[in-house]
Amino acid sequence: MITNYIDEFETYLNEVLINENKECSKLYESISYSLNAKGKRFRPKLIFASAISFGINPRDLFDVAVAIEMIHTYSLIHDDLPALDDDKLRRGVATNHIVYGEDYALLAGDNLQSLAFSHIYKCIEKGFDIKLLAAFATSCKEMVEGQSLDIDENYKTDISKLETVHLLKTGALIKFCVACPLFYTKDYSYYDKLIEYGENIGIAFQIMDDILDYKYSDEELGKSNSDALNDKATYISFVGIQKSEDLLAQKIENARNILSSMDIDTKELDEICEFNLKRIK
Ligand code: GRG
Repeated sequence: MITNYIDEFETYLNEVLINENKECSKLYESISYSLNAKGKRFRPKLIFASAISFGINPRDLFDVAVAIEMIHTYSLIHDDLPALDDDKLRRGVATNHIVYGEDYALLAGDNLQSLAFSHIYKCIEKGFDIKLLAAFATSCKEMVEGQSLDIDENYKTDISKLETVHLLKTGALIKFCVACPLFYTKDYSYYDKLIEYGENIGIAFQIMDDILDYKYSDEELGKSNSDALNDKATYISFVGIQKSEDLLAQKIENARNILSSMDIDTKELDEICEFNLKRIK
């Protein structure tokens, strides 16, 4: 069960900054503030679910999970800045720049990227395939590409373009999480299927994010939703709530069909599908 590993992972994550330069205490305080705030840890959970499906102990992937959570946290810190979404609430607390200022929020995000790559290096040192580094860098790059298309309002003219944005912005890290255990086993037989599953889960995650933003208040979700304020295109603004819910169900069905076609125990990955249909945060 992945839940058995999450508390242990939280402790591990809590300790990753303890040996960093004590002279830069404000920088590391601001990083720790966002990194250790109450996120869902959806991406680490995906990594652990995929690891279990391939008979790998999730602990062997803790450094990959730290790296991905660092990249994800940097993206949230930077996305909340006034130059982008200008949001004030994230993970149930004030956004990084509100507490530490825009200067430190920028630096916190920048440094989280470098720290993330040092955790990927640790994995390679422990024997992971070096291809892990290329796949990780690609997913970080694609996330930013997605963000650039997302702020280009002329790009999102129909739902297929919106899907392209989210396959990059939200889907890139999620795909990486599902596939990364293969860089440990170095057996890539199921790589394409995992990527396809990851694409469907990534889009489903984003559709659910839009549905939750539509249905619940900022206080209930613990984060600001500036999409309507910023006139951002979402699944709801394109096709309405009912069709968005249908599309979500379709993506989850696609993901489950991919799991059924694999000759491994995909129970944990199936629970990720269930989580995506039922989550309320
Ligand atoms: C590099 C500035 C920059 C941005 C990259 C990923 C991203 C683009 C921006 C973050 C904001 C955002 C709404 C992204 C879409 C993906 C998404 C739904 C993020 C929220 O992830 P959760 O719900 O957050 O897993 P927690 O706080 O639970 O970890």
